[in-house]
Amino acid sequence: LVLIRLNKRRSRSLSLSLSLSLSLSLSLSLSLSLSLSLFSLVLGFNEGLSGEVKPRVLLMGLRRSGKSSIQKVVFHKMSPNETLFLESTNKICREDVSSSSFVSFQIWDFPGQIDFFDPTFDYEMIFRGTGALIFVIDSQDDYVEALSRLHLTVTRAYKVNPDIHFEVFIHKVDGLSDDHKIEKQGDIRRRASDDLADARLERIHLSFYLTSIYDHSIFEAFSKVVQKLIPQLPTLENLLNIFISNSGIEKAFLFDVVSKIYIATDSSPVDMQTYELCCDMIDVVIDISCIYGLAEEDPAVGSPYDKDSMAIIRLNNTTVVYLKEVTKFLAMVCFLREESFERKGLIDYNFHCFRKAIQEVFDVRVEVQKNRKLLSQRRRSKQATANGVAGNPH
Ligand SMILES: Nc1nc2c(ncn2[C@@H]2O[C@H](COP(=O)(O)OP(=O)(O)OP(=O)(O)O)[C@@H](O)[C@H]2O)c(=O)[nH]1
Ligand SMILES: [Mg+2]
Repeated sequence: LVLIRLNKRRSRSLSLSLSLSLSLSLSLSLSLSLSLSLFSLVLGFNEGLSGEVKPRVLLMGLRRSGKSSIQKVVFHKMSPNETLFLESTNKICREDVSSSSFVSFQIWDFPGQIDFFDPTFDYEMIFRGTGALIFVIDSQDDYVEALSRLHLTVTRAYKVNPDIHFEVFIHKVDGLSDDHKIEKQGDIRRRASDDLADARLERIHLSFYLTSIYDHSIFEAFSKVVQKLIPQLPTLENLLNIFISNSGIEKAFLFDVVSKIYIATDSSPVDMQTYELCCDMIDVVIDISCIYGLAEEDPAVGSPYDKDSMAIIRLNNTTVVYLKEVTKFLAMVCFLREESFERKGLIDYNFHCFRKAIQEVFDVRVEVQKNRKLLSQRRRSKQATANGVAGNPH
């Protein structure tokens, strides 16, 4: 009798936890679909306003400030030491970042000194299609000249296109102590805003970041710059918030695997160590997959990252780091307590809903782009017919 009772109790608790999981999952999928329908409206509005499908990111700053090094380290996996041998850039180098990753933009690396008064330099055309302007200042050098260049660049760009995001990278901070870093950032921020106030341009907003190619700070700063260019960001954050609160997860990042830029995270604050750990985990997964995961006969056929990619790492402080594939280019990396990981089934089900929602978000994007292409094609053919009629003597 006792045994039966015990069993009954157990089965009741089991069914309770099952129904709890089910209701949690249901509430998650419901909220996901709700935010999705909201999102499609926001997407249409944003994209329509900007009219720019692939934004441009400009890297500007004085000579030897580190612009090309940043581009090579973040997007070409160049090791920081190799940048010592980079040659000075003598013409604008454009690169399309969208080919191998989810984040889609063009990056333009400028030579150190651009002469805005040079008639061959059409800065109006350049600034008109720009989403973000990154101005790099070498913190190990005297920055008086860099600040006046920053002022000139920002005011020119703002006149042409007030929607540009102005991002100032206080770069090469690897040689500075923590106190020194904060002091430099405060000083540069103060002087730059004083210059803008003197020109009565306080409305121009500058964002400042302390960066170095010798640690993860450059990836983190670039992540924040890129996030501002993703119109879907609020939706992605919302979906992540719903996902973690229903799955007992403490922190979740959505990573672009190739560049290790995180395109979104939930609304809890990001600390540098957690971010570094995610980057290391992605490296481990890709490295192990490259060595052991590709087909033996022809390794060139497979990809080290595909829909089966996933990894679980248990840290010695009872934290679990869980990586799962979301799309061809995106991975989700989550941090959670060991106790919460016992409900892996629920987490996986919620993740399944999350992945579906992300897919739908990007389907909407593709649809909007397709419609826009069709519309402009139609407009062009209408114009051509109108011209043809005008040219007709009858
Ligand atoms: N210590 C340190 N050195 C860096 C960092 N980033 C770049 N450098 C070094 O700065 C030097 C100049 O780097 P570049 O990337 O060529 O600079 P640039 O701004 O492209 O220069 P131009 O093309 O001449 O305008 C190189 O020797 C890099 O190794 C950094 O974060 N820390
Ligand atoms: Mg360069």
